[in-house]
Amino acid sequence: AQDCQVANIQTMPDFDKSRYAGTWYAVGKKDPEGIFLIDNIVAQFTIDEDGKMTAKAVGKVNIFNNWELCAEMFGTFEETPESGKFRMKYWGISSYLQSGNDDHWVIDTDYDNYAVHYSCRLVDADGTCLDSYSLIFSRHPGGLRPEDQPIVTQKKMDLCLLGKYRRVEHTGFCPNNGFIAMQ
Ligand code: AZE
Repeated sequence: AQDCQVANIQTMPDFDKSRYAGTWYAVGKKDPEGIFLIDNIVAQFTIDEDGKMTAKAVGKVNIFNNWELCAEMFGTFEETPESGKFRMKYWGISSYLQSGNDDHWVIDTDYDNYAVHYSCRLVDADGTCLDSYSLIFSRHPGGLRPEDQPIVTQKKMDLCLLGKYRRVEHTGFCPNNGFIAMQ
């Protein structure tokens, strides 16, 4: 799928949301246009009683002219005919944080170590993506295992985003406080 057509992007076959549940540390990211989570991004996915996936996420953001704070976000996921493709409704616990409706595609995961996420916010007239973001998740805050790196690199290529990612630092800026404990 290297024609960069959003419609041809392959997602995880037979995606299993129960195995996906739990904590994921973002270790790499490609930013969308505008304001986004900067670093210390941790997401916690949960499957509720009726089988629906929800998530909490934290991450450092810069708002109000360089005020750094830890955004605490919630997301609910609507399933689609393709198991790896979701629609995510999201909002912040504080009103000055961002809210919206994004695609949330799981491109690939082994459930135990790595996951590649992708979201295209705006498809161009030629079918390529004009505004996307993508997160590389690891179960390990320190980064990806060496054996997972070539797989993830291949997926970055498939997404036409190779070279557009930055490392996501985990410095403890966003305490795992309430949110990991709550689950
Ligand atoms: C994601 C993991 C699953 C839950 C959520 C996620 C996305 C969160 C944002 C947050 C943006 C916040 C901003 C605040 C000022 C994909 C990380 C909710 C897009 C910009």
